[in-house]
Amino acid sequence: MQINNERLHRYFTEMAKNGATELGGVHRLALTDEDKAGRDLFIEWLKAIGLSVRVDDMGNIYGRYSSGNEDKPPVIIGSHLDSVYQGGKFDGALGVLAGLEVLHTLSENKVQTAFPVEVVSFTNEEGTRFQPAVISSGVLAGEFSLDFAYSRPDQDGITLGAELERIGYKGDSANRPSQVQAYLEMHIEQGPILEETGIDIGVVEGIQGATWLEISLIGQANHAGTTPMNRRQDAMVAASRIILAVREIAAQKVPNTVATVGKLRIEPNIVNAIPGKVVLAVDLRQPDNPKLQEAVGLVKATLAQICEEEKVKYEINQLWLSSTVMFNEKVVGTVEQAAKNLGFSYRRMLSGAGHDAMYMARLGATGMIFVPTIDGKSHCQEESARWEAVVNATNVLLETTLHLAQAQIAIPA
Ligand code: HGY
Ligand code: MN
Ligand code: MN
Repeated sequence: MQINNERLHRYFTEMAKNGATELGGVHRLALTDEDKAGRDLFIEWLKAIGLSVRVDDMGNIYGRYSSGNEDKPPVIIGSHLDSVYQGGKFDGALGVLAGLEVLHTLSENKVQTAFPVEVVSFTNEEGTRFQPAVISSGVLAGEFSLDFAYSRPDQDGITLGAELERIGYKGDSANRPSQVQAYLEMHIEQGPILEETGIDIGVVEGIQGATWLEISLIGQANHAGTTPMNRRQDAMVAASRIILAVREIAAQKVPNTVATVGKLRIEPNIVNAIPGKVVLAVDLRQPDNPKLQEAVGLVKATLAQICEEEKVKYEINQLWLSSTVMFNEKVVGTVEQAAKNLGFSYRRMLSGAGHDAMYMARLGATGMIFVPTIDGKSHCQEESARWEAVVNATNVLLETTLHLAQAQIAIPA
């Protein structure tokens, strides 16, 4: 049994029209009208296949395929439809649509499975509009309360809860999955490893730890022309020194750490005034939890020293912290066996990026399948993958699902 390549491509190209950008990416921030359009289209497709559809209180959308086994917990295939700012069309959407295609294939072949199979699209995985990331699977896993999630403001102060209401996707908590037989997520690798090593399939063993720190630097706004250099409390100079120090901590001091300062807000942000306030966000990631803490400690110590020297005050707000998550060996092994059965080259690896799988692993045995990414690029409009690689991975997803849902058809052991 194989997935329908052309149909998957149609799903993919149609979905990419929602929030399409000039350079072939998508700009589909969580709960915006573009996201609503993508959600509506996804539900239209689920219904067209005859799947039952439900929406939970975080706006997560579920399509369910069952062949007379309603009382059993589902095998869930998931990912997300929201994108980052001016992002790529593969990140997230590919995993949702690959899941849709697997359920479409099961349905048209009337496959009998011992466990129901569901596809889910999670709300606000990216954490671009509303921080933190992976907030909806985080609510399901008990990492965040519903009230906390609903209260999260975007940069205009509009809350996640209000936007769920506005687009008509504030569903019911009764629609959350009560039990999970297994969770699978197919995703582009978003890095260079598979392409550089010429490997077809990434068998993901886990996801590295990550933390987001929001640092506010409070100096003194003043006149650019009249304030002597030795009497400045320049928040921008302090920020610049911190940005370089963060890079040095990751690149030199704590091996295997990656760190990024990708977001900066400056006040008053005009040519002829010394910046009185700068807010920056640090994204730190590291597979070893104690080393992640070590890196955070170094950032905090360096921050204190720089602010003393620049006569600037500071505040730190930890927006997100997730420890490294290792997946269930049975599911990882099933993904590996499926890749082997289908004759693909594969390798086990850790995910550098975060995914809803990091919280779904608390609800059920979890695994991920990676697709090689062209030039390793992601979170940019140039993000892309070879379509043959997508089809390969989707067939691995189908075969893995058949095993985990205990389909009553002949599948290679
Ligand atoms: O930030 C991440 O790793 C994910 O893309 N949200
Ligand atoms: Mn993603
Ligand atoms: Mn992403």
